[in-house]
Amino acid sequence: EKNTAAKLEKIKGEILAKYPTKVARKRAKQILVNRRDTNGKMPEVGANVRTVPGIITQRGCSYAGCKGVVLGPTRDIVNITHGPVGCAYYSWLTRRNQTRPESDTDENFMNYCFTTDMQDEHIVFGGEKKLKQAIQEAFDLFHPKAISVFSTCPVGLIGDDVHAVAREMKEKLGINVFAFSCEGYKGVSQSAGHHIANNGIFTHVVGLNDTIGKGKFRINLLGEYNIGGDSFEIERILDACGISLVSTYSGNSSIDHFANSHTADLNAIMCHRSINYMAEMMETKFGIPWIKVNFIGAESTAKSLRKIAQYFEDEELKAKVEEVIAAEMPAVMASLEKAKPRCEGKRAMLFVGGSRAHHYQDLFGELGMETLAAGYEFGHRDDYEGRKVLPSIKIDADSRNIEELHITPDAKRYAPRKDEESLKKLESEGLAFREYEGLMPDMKENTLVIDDISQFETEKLIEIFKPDIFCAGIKEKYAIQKSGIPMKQLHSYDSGGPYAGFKGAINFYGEIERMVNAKVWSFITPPWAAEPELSANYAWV
Ligand code: CFN
Ligand code: HCA
Repeated sequence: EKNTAAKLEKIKGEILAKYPTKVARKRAKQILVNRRDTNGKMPEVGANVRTVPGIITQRGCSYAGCKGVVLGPTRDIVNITHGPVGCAYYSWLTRRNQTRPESDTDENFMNYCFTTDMQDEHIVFGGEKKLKQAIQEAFDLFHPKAISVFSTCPVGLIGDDVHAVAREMKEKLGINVFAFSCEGYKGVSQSAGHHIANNGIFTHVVGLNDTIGKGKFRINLLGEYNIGGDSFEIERILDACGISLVSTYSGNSSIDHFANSHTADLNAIMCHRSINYMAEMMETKFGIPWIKVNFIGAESTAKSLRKIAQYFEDEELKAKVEEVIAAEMPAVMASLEKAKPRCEGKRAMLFVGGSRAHHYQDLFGELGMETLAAGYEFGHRDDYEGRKVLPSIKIDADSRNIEELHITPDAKRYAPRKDEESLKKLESEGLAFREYEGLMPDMKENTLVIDDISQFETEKLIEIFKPDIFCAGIKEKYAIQKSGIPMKQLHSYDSGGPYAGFKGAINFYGEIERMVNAKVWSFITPPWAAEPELSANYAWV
């Protein structure tokens, strides 16, 4: 049965009816039927807003976004959590990002968990002394190139000056030491932590080194975190194309690569949500333009490679990229031929972070599967609705405008144009914007888009639609499985991956084909069906 707008609006009404009036009014802006109005306008989504206390959200905190997400996958920085041991412990290797040192002498600290383990005493008398000791101890034991400090909630509350401690220890030890004020309570989700991380690395690391990396086509890959080995597959493909990776942000990354990343010709952004700030700062300071790419899905991978080749305007590179795509596609198609007939027409729901709920729709699309409902935990309006950005303009060699544009003298060939006037002018000249897609315009009409979905809403969607697969994170996983629905984690990939690139697509097709055809879930009787007193406790039954 097809979902009509009227049917979906009715379901939305049913969900909202369970909430108190004020909460319902707020959630109404975050639960949308994806449909343009008669003027072709998309609905406006209420995103990046505070979760109503009492609602079970799946969001994380600012510290998670800074320490766990952006800095977590860097192998040779000693990351010290300044705070209670729990914050350190629960952000220790839970994200399944992998690492591959480049040589035997390369350090890898990712397997360790460093923390000041704050106690009552430090809350009362201050934790700066303990932090200094911890930095010293880490230095004495490991002699790292850099140490960074991440503040958890109590640090902000008691007012420890982590930046002053970092400066003092940097001076004393002669290595790079820098701190992040990423207290968990800042902002409304982990998204605030991404921003803090971007600012910190840009300020303390980018541009400090320009000695490594050669190659004709030099790019940074931003917003790719090597979950389940995704970066390894992307690195393999870029390498085959003759595209040199200066730095990733931050899957399988190292501090030297960050320090060198301003020498790249182009920033290719995968997860725009977590790292767009870095791209924009690099564009402004170093004149490095950025484009959006997506290596999730075989077709998307091919498209992204072509986009990169297009940027360099080099015939040889374009030919090489086509050669690589042609060499990779037969295996992809063979695997798709097997999986697609068993997946076609099945229905998925995707509720993940700030970019995957969008990117993974491409992979499901390749399998002929439809995404019935999707949303981010903490995406912003531009992630949902898409955004037009002005393209960088070429600066001619003897341009006198460089200073005016706030570009440093080592700026390469481009400068960003952001002001309204140039925007209008370019538009009137019919020059293309650097436009990027959003989750909503890319989804079919008459689907549901839900921001910061709650546990109650998740269970309700499952009850009403009985999707063939539900994709989310660990917090949702077991309730979904108990409801008899196959559940795939798109954060950690459970124990699977890589899913990026060509080989990743093949892995994903096989995994989803297996999952949506497994009968095992339909044999489950949820505990609340057998024990009515349990079901009485569930508001939705
Ligand atoms: S790896 Fe990324 S892709 S960085 Fe971000 S928005 Fe999280 S940790 Mo979980 S899986 Fe997720 Fe995205 Fe970007 Fe990961 S969809 S929620 S903060 N995310
Ligand atoms: C985070 C990390 C997380 C959590 C995943 C999950 C990740 O939000 O702090 O809920 O399963 O990808 O590891 O998003």
